[in-house]
Amino acid sequence: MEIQIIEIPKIKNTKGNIGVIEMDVVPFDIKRVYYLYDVPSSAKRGGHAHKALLQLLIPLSGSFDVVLKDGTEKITITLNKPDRGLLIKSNIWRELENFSSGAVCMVIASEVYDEDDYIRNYDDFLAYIKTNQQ
Ligand code: T46
Repeated sequence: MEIQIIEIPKIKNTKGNIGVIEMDVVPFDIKRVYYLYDVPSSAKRGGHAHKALLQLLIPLSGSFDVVLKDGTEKITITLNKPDRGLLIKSNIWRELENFSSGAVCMVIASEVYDEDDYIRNYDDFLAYIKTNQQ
């Protein structure tokens, strides 16, 4: 599975940094931005795939793990740098866990919210990618 980390350009200063997302930093047109916060350390988010949605996950604060599955491989990525985002393409199962205290996960998405784009059952996901890879 190909993992795509996107570097967020930053303006460094002794008074702190500015991360700037503009122009071509995100490889899709942005339709929605949302963020996860106040997530208990025991909580697991995600647990689904999307048929079409592309998303860039940026750990604005703290850290968390993202488990990605493509039906063959499983990869765990720790996100803990606000200038490094993880691009998740469509048809990838994702689970988010091990949120640190104060972690904030900002998500930049290619589409508005659409429940019909979700595959929330893992067996359905395996069947879906099998059908769509043929
Ligand atoms: C992903 C991780 C990082 C909305 O009404 N609008 C929205 O934009 C979103 C994201 C959610 N919702 C509703 C739908 C559900 O009733 O909020 C509830 C929980 O949503 P969801 O199951 O999508 O939440 P997470 O945090 O488990 O997953 C989300 C994204 O769906 C997912 O693609 O990568 O955040």
